[in-house]
Amino acid sequence: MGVEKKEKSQPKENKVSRRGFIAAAVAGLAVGGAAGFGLSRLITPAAPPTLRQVEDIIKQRNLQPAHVVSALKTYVPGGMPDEFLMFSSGGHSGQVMVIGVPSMRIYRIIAVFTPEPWQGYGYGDVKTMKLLEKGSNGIRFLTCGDTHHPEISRTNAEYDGEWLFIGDKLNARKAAISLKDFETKDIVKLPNTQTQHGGACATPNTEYVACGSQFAAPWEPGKGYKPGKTYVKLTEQNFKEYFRGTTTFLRFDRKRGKFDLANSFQIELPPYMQDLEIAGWGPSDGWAFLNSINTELAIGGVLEGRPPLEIAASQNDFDYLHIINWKKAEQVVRQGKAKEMNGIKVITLETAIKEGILFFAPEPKSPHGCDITASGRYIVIGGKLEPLVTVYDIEKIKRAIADQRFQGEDPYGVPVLRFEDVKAAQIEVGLGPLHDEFDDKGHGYVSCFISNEVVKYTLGPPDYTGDKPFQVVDRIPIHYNIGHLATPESNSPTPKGKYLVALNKWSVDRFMNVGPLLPQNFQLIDISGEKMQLLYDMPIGIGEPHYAKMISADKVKPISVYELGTDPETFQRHAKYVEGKVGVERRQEDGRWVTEVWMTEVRSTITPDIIRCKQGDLLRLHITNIETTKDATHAFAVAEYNIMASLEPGETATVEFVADKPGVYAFYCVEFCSPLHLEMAGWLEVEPA
Ligand code: K7E
Ligand code: CUA
Repeated sequence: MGVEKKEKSQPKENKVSRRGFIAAAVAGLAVGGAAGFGLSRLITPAAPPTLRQVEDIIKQRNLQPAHVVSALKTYVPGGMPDEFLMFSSGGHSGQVMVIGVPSMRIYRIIAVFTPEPWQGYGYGDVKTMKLLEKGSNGIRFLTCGDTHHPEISRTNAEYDGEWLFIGDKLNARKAAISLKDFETKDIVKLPNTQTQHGGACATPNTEYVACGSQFAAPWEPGKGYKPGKTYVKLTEQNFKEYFRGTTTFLRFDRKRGKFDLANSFQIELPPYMQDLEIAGWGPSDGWAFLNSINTELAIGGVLEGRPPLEIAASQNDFDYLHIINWKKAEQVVRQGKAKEMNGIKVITLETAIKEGILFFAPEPKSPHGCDITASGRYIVIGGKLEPLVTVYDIEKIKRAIADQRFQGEDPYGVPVLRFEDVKAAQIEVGLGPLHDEFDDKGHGYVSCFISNEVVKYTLGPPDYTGDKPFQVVDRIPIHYNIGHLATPESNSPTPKGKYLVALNKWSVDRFMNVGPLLPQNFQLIDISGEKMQLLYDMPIGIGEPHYAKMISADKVKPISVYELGTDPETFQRHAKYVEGKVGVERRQEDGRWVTEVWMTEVRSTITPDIIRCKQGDLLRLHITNIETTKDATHAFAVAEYNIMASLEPGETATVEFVADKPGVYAFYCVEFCSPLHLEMAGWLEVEPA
């Protein structure tokens, strides 16, 4: 009675609005966030701050005028877009990061080679499990990778914002990520290759994504390398004779979003350590370039009386820039002169030499980085152990090849061009030059790992037409140990300039101490003026980035909701989606019991909310998020079973696992999606066998 009385005394409107609120919540809050934005507009904004107040804040916070300028140049208010998107490798996190520039905010971490629960990647969602399985090496299920070099798909050599590619150095794998929904669509293991570093570099119309190996793999002549099978005793002699590097030209099928091994090819290379690779455009169209180290062919062996690799591999004054005529290689494959090895057509080293596909040019000394200027004319190599940037001219290279002007051959018979014949310039920059990026005014920027700086220099014509070509014009210290750097749309015909991000390995004293494992440091630098100007330090606490590609944000056009019942792998209707279908079916399939369930998720119900099966059943759940509202993601997780899926609005996913343990287990939606999110749950009953 007392309760009733109390309720009666409550103000009427309150009761009504409370009931209305729950009704709206149960109905699924169809307008979602929009209602919230409406409410916030009703609140009167505070009076704009006066200049005096701004000055007070500067004083109170101990800031310098330069800090305020940096803040003004980088601050991007909520609701406003960044100018550029940067796709950064996540290093041995195995993932890719998406970062806005100039705000330096992380927008996404894309799951690629490593299971990632928030995206439901590798925790029971069949399409992601299959992807990781397919991308494994056939001897074990790989769940880690080492991403180094992202690449964006190209049309006429320009980044088109449709696809992102990234390589796994550790296991020689390549992944394709759709920029329509920022999800990984394919992973392949490169045949005959154990590790890769050459990056992903797309040919001008993304006919191929090319990538060179890193450490040579044991190789059976005529049969190649097979993980877990090929064994050659590691001796210096055997290394020379029976180890090989590769470069792979992976055909990419844009329509299907898949790599196509049957129409790809590979070129066998000497067992040098092949490093970064890039394919040219304009005057260098049809050519790819790959640098190398360890032309000494050292294998290390400190306990066997040989010098360590570090020393033995740094003896020669010159290593070899690999110059590859990939258009010719394509023809040679078409003429049937390639040999099938482990599922790919391989142009043997012998054939590559005979057909004029592979040439070398000397490059000083244990180089790093391989980049092409906007004109497509200059190939720029970082000296690493020499304080030099070496610039090659493709016109000179083509002429020397046409004239057959060689200084000789390497021990494998590859013709070696004369350095003086192909060099355009050498620029003394700083210590430990690694990678180069370019702006829209004909400048190059090189990262100097040892002297901790970015050094800016002029290129030659047609990239730079001023009167002082190939000269250092500015330098800026970075903090600390810079690897790659990134400028918008560098390594394409139209770099955009404006910003440069230094991808630094060490942060030391730049951030709060969060333990001995410190974040990496991305430093945003303004390159719009004559002098470079440091704007911002951004800690990266999820992995060790190597390269990043930055493009104009408006080139990327992702969708916001899937059409109802979409399978994101194909963007087509999911094979098991049936409109309106919910229910449980139990039957035998090839002698085993399968409990197949059609489920829906919508704020705030999972249907069905009780699933009963028997111990040992294969559970196959087809879950559809039937929301049509942007951002209304639901997730699905089963307690004690290590199952986690993410369902974006409109998506259908199949989740599979064996109900091997009896009991009653809660499942629920893991995204806090609505006021009744906690009620968005159910039970899985596994009856003991
Ligand atoms: Cu210099 Cu893998 Cu491009 Cu690291 S690499 S830094
Ligand atoms: Cu759906 Cu929480």
